[in-house]
Amino acid sequence: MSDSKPSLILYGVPFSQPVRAVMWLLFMKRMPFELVMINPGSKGDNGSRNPAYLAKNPAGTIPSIEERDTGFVLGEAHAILGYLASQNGWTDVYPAEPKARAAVDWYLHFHHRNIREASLGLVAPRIRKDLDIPEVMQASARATLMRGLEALDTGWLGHTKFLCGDEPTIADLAAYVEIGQLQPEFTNVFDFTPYPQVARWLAAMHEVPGHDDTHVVLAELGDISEEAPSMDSIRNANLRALSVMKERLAEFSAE
Ligand SMILES: N[C@@H](CCC(=O)N[C@@H](CS)C(=O)NCC(=O)O)C(=O)O
Repeated sequence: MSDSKPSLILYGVPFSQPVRAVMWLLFMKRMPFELVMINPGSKGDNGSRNPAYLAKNPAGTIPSIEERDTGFVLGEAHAILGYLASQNGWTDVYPAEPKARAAVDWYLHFHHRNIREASLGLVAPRIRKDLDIPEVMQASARATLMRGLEALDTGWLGHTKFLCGDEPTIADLAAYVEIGQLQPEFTNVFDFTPYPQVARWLAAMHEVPGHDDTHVVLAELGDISEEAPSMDSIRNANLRALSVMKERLAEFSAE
């Protein structure tokens, strides 16, 4: 195994949904990367609102990536997923053909302010009590999420096994990190019974390579439906995910 660090740096924490989407693609493709822990929202050292990080990503959000070899820096999970796939020729998850690619982009754009509301409506209020998210905002986010799930159930997933065809693409990774986190084996904060096609798709996504390694953090944290997890248990879940990640990355680097 080489002692040199991988060229690709991923900034973020495994508990972040969009960070997990990027981690999943890298696990799936067995690409070595270094995760540099950046705490979302913090102004402290290693915080996403610290001037050092803001100089890389002015939005102050995770994930971002940086390439040691080229100095290239990129923010926004969906831009990162598209870039990594294009740069590495992973056309199975992000087709080169314009119409097939546009179909993937369609979902990636739809995701924001629709499916992404799962975190605001159901997860953040439980794990970030400090944010004191008003109930009216939570309820609006949940209503938007449910309309989005209805569109997936009757539209996208009513016709094909995965969102954009019979094989998973980066659209599925982006969608699953939001929707999948709500399942009984993870946070257990949502009932999928009204969405049978979404439930079928969630089961299929468990079989996509990299699923388990990406979701160590949620398996470790477990059910949060009754009781909010402590900051310590969130920190420990992130650390457990980090240690599994290090084992995996050592394997990839040795290949
Ligand atoms: N649209 C962004 C959203 C990223 C995002 O919301 N990240 C959260 C963590 S899950 C964050 O960095 N929050 C910190 C902050 O806004 O200060 C993306 O997809 O990359």
